[in-house]
Amino acid sequence: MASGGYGFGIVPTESRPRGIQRIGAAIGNCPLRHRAAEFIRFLRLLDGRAPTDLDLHLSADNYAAHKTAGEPRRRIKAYHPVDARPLTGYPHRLQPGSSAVMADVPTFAVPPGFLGLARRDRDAAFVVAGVPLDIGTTSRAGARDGPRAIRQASRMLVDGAHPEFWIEPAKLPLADIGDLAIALGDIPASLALIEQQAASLAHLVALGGEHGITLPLLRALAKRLGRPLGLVHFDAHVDTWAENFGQRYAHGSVFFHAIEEGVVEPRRMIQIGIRSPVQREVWDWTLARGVHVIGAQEVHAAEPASVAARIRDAVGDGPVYLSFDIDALDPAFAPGTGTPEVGGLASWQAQAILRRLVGVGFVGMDVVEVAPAYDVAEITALAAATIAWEYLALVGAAASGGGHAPGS
Ligand SMILES: [Mn+2]
Repeated sequence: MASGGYGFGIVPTESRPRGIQRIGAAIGNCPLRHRAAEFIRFLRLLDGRAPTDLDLHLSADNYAAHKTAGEPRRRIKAYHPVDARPLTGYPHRLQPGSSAVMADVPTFAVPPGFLGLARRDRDAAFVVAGVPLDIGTTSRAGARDGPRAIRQASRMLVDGAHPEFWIEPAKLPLADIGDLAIALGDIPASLALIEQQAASLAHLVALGGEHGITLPLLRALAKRLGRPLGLVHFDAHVDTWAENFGQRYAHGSVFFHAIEEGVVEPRRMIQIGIRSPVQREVWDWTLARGVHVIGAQEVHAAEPASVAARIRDAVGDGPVYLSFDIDALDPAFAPGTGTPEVGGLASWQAQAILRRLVGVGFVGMDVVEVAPAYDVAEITALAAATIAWEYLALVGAAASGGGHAPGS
């Protein structure tokens, strides 16, 4: 691949314009190859020092640059290394979609997207996107690494159909568009960016990130639908605190704001798996709004079918959002999270409840709070990937007119 004198793999595609040599001088023999971080660094160098108009083309195996004749101003074009999707503008400045480059992982035989998806277009009927925000966490941070861990774990789920719905989620009209851009270190600006990027996506399955991402996703959906949403909320925590340790928009105040802003209908909202310590006034405020709560102990004492029936009764007809905090599961099943609470749901309980929600009018979902640094043997990431996979099978079954409520 690399031509003589350009040990980093830049190849002029036409002639060998002078600009190439200057870039070569700028970055020397930096080994780029498949390393995304190196590539981002390379773009920074190119941005700062390239003297002429350039087109930069990437493929999985090489990087080629050539001078663009006749361009009136200096410009960089970059293309995604897997599918050649154009990355417009300056990719290292976190334009929407650009951090897909950083989310990609080395791959053997399976493309790096969720469930090995090769589709990357934002126009797909179902869209998976990572949202690597975790600066609103109150205990252990690290959920920014959730999306890549969930994508990696999802590779366990690509070798066949869902054994009850007989849907293969990877064969739905489903794209993985990479990670949404966030504003590093700035919660309100990040929420605004997330809402803006989610606004045009038809049916989003978001991989968090911390729970704070849910508020802008709900805002975008409610605005698009012109009405508030019903909510199925799996969590160990009520997340209806008015603020979190001084932060107005953090991962524990999501549903306080969602209710106050009217993007969620509290009487069509139901929380499952709740068990953390909580101030009595927060608990009372939540119930007084009309929110339904099924504590973890109630789930354990009940059959999944009766829990599902209560969920159906609560959300009724109309559009419903599913927000699944992985800490709804017991730390035995999901240790890799920032604020674990013992006494939680087993993975199978969450599956058994979800599978009985066929026909609920789901319009989007997220699975949040996966923090891989505290995970063991990828079980938390696999649980999160499986929840998203269950959801896709559920809505896929509904969309195809099939599906049934198991055991009913
Ligand atoms: Mn939680």
